[in-house]
Amino acid sequence: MIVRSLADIKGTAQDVAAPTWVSRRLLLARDGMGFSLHETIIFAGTETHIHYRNHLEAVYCIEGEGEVETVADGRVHAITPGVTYALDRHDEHYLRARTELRLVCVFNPPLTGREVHDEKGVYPLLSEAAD
Ligand code: 9YT
Repeated sequence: MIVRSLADIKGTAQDVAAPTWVSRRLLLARDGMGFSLHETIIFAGTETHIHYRNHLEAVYCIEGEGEVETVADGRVHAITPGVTYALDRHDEHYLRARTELRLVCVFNPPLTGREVHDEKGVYPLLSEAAD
C-alpha cells in the first residue's frame, strides 16, 4: 500500500509551480496505478489555457469558485465545490479562478512527473522508459 500526504510532497520534485497554479502530484506513473492523482491550487484572478492532447483528465473542485470554458463551443461552466469536469474529448479549455481553486485531478495515462505545460497548454506524452 502507498500512503502519502501533502506534507511529504511539499518542497520536493512532486511539488510543481507554474505562473497560475501549483500542483502536488500525489501519485505518478511510477506508482503503477494506471492514473496519476494531483491536488492543484489555481491562483485567484487567473486564467489558464489548457489542452491535454495526450491525456484524459478529470477534475473535482473541493474549494473556491471559478469557471471552465470549452474553446470548441464557447460554453462556460461554473466551478464550485462539489463540481467535477472530465475532459473526455481532450477538450481545449480556459480555466478561470475567481477565488483560489483547490482541485483534485486525475490523469489517464498517468503523468510521469516531468511534464510541464508548453506554450499551447499541452503536456507531451512521456513514458517512464524514455525522455
Ligand atoms: C487543473 C489541472 O488541469 N490540473 C492538472 C494538474 C497540474 N496542472 C499538474 O500537476 O501539472
